[in-house]
Amino acid sequence: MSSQEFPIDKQFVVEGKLSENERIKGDSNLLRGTISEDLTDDLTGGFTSDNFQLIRFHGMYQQDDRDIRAERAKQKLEPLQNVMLRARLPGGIITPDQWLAIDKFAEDHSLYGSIRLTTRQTFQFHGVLKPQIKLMHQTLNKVGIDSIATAGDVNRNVLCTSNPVESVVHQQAYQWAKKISEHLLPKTKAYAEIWLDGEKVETTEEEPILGNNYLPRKFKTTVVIPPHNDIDVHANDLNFVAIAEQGELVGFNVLVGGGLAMTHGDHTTFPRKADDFGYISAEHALDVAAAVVSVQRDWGNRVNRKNAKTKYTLERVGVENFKAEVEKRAGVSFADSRPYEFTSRGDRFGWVEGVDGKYHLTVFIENGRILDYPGKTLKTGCAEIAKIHTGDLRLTANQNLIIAGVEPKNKDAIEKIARDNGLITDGVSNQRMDSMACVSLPTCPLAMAEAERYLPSAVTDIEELLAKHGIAERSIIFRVTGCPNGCGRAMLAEVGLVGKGPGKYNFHLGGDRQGTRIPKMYKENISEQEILEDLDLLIGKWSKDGQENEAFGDFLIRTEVVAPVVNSAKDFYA
Ligand code: SRM
Ligand code: SF4
Repeated sequence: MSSQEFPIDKQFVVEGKLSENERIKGDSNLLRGTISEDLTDDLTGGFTSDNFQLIRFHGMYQQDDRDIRAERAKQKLEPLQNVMLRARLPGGIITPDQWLAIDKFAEDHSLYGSIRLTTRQTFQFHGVLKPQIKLMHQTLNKVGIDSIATAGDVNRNVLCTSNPVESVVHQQAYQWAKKISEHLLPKTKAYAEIWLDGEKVETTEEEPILGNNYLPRKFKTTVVIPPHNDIDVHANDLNFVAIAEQGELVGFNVLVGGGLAMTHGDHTTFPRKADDFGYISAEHALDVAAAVVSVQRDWGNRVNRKNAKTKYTLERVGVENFKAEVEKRAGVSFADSRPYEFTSRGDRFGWVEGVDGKYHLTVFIENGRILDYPGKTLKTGCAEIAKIHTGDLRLTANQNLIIAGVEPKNKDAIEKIARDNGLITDGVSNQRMDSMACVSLPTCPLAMAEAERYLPSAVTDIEELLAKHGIAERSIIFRVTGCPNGCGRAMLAEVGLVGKGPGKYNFHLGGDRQGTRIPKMYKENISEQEILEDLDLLIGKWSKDGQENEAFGDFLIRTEVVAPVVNSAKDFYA
């Protein structure tokens, strides 16, 4: 689906000086840059010039620990440069052997020793120093994992609802997630050459779908199985909503143009829900995926990266024009959408039995950070389970873990290991299970306020408020994100905090529990204490005046505490 095949309609292209990232991609020799040379430069722990950006396309970010930055500067040392790696794991499925390999690498070769489950169903290593980077890729490669295109201006890790119970539809949806991921991967051999010592190839490669300058911005895709919206479709550029008939997946409704990020003070940026383009039968999924990507490739804004994502392209060119071009390029017409409904988002903790008679155990991992804590040896527990488990492990988009496909004969042994290592959720409140935060400090260079490290105590405070008002068993979808990029998906929460500065957040209210409504800003730049005081008042009212089973976000909309965000381009800031 190259641009020669489909001449670019100039009226939909933003004219002007291209962003610096466009030059970097264009000059990169299909993502090679001079990364290999940098790897042998031991004068710095980091990557220089363009390579700083290019390693992202290989799934890594250069970082340093912000907690120790000032101390090192005092000692006239450069920041402790290291990389964070994000793996490619479509649908979040990993085998026990793969788990053991990543567990060992994190233990032996990363500064923090943790495995961090992300909001997009994969894992990250934080704190890998330059001399260990090749070893890291080669270790992963040996067990069949790579990190190609998990960052950068490409299609990222493809998500798929973590539904272990209805195994037939899940297997089919998962196979589509894998196929879409592979179909949209960069074709360049740069990853193999640089990290796996692959054979050097002549650079006659072409990127038929992504284009040799890749996409204008990051691009995110999901396959979701209603009624569960665990992967949060509205955070994504492209979503395939699985439609099943008699227990078989037959096609998809296609939703395009979701995204949650914004920039403080810049009202041309806003979170946006995806639009429903209509229904296609399953055999057209790859063509439609490639067509949506290629329209965004050709029409997306390459001048201003702040307005470059698909959501802004749709706003600028119009949904109908975008959709018509996708139909033309894919050679299909969207039919009317098939009916479906989202009713839930959270993970279902504890044991469930699948239709195939196997068992599945979902364990709660606060913040997705797998590490051994005093009295809660999560990392040891997961590794011990992986040693005897014969099914697979599934990473959820809520940063939790499912031990899936447990043979009945192994159930008791796995239960015992999980219990002995603090992986069983008895005693964890509904509120804690419905809360989530992004990584933020100390590793994220863009963090403005704490998120992961603030979440546990913030949840305790909310638990106390719920108990004070006599509704301890209820919960609020509560999400904290350390800056407006929104990695913790606070812009789809009932209560969303967006970092503004140390200890200060923008306070958003009024999302719903299904992830279909964006919460509106209630107060700007307020302290943790002020947020709790407001929540005390609002939870008090909810406990008294809320209708039967009325969710907190719905209550706030009904009682006009905040107005609903209907069309975010128009009313998010109104
Ligand atoms: Fe994110 C950048 C972490 C999900 C929107 N995100 C970052 C970086 C890499 C910071 C950077 O650019 O240097 C963060 C690294 C922190 C660290 O130390 O690990 C980071 N994002 C994460 C993760 C790990 C959060 C988590 O706690 O799990 C998630 C990894 C996902 C993955 O496995 O691929 C993560 N990021 C998200 C999501 C949620 C989602 O996709 O469901 C979003 C909002 C949805 C969206 O894209 O609209 C998100 N991250 C961003 C953005 C804003 C993009 C934009 O449209 O402007 C950035 C900054 C950027 O791209 O310039 C960003
Ligand atoms: Fe970092 Fe901001 Fe993303 Fe949090 S939301 S991980 S602070 S970029």
